[in-house]
Amino acid sequence: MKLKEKLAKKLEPWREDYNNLRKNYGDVVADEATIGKILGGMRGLKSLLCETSYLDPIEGIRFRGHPIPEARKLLPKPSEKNEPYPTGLWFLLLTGEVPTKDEVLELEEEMKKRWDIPQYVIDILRAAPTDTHPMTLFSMAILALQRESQFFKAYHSGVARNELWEYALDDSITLIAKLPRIAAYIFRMKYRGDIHIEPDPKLDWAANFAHMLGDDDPVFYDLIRLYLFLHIDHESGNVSAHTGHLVHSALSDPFYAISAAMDGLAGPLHGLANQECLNWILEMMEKYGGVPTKEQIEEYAWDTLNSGRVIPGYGHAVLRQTDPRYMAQREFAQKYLADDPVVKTVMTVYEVVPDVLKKHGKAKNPWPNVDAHSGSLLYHYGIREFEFYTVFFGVSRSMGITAEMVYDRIVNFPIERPKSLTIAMLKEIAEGKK
Ligand code: HAX
Repeated sequence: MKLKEKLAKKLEPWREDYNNLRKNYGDVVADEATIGKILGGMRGLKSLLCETSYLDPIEGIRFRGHPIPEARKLLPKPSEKNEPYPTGLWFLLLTGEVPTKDEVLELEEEMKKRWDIPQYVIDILRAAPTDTHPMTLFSMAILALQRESQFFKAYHSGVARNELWEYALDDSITLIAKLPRIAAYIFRMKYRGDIHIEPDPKLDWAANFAHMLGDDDPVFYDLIRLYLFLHIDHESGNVSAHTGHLVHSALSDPFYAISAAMDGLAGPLHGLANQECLNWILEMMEKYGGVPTKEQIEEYAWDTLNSGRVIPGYGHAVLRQTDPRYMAQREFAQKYLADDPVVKTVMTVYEVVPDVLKKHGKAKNPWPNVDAHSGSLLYHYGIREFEFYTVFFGVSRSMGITAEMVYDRIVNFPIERPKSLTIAMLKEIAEGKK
């Protein structure tokens, strides 16, 4: 497979860079762990490595150096008018090189050979109580698949650590191949009368996901391609990526690590934000009986702020501009869904809320983030089970996290083990500085 051949050529230069920095510049200070950072969730502390992506405060996420508009242009697509294959972006994250269409299709063919879900996984999903959250089911299914791990078997049969990356890659391909089928199975078991749709080998990986969810509108195929593209990676400090990296650093295999990462993604402060954004929009529309005017949006935004709540979908811990992931979805919506009332409301909110937040004067970034738009697009296509939205996010984010894991094994990244201090020790340090 071209993907593996390309990676094999990267091993030596990547290892050389990593080892050179570690050995010869290990004492150079990159940042300071102040008491504020230790007690503040390490916000902004430069303490992690991430080769797959970098979040620029102005330009937004760069995938292996490529900002979103550039990556959307460069990566192979089913046809010029379509969105790129998310698996092509995964190839880029893994190797640092923009793949050709043939290389992406070869990877997708390999994934088709691995997309079946073993019966024991289906049995586990079906055994759970019917009100089990879809993210719990998703994480359970991934964990159950751990018995398929080649990485686990390789480690325990004594494969040299320099070769473990091949098994991390193999597990990652197997896992990513299966995730849309697991997600679609959960979706249709819970919300579509337990009637399931088989994958279509003629479709690409992302379009197949859309197909198995139950909608064969080619624009919906593109929406799913776009969604899975935009949520793939956001550096390594966010909860899901960091969890995946941490768990894998103990040489737990990619199934263990991704299951754990999904548990972090399920948190309301991480992957659930998009459903809150959509709720805010729908409640506003209900209050005003349809698409609100700009004046009504302004009034509603101030009511939200004055009651001590935040405006969901606006602001960001790192970004200081409109999130390019928001812009990509806005562009998509303008092209295909401009008449949808919920989408129209989301677009008008963009013309009003940044000024309100600027006047309010608290948020460092008054511009929208990715979550402000994504729910409205899924809602248009009849996916109105909000609790399922995080599963889409999870399918996508698993690609970014596994790409980082393969890198970790190439350079033999060590087990993560920061040192902790007590409050009494921090007090002593603080007093010593007075
Ligand atoms: N509405 C109102 N107030 C806001 C705000 C918003 N959208 N965004 C930030 N603020 C407030 C903060 O609450 C904070 O107030 P206090 O000083 O009273 O605590 C102040 O502005 C400074 O915050 P900040 O430094 O600008 O933002 P943070 O880095 O602390 O937080 C958040 C970033 C994304 C959590 C924040 O902007 C927020 O709560 N936004 C709304 C929820 C949201 O959209 N979440 C999704 C984020 C996207 C993501 O990463 N998803 O995975």
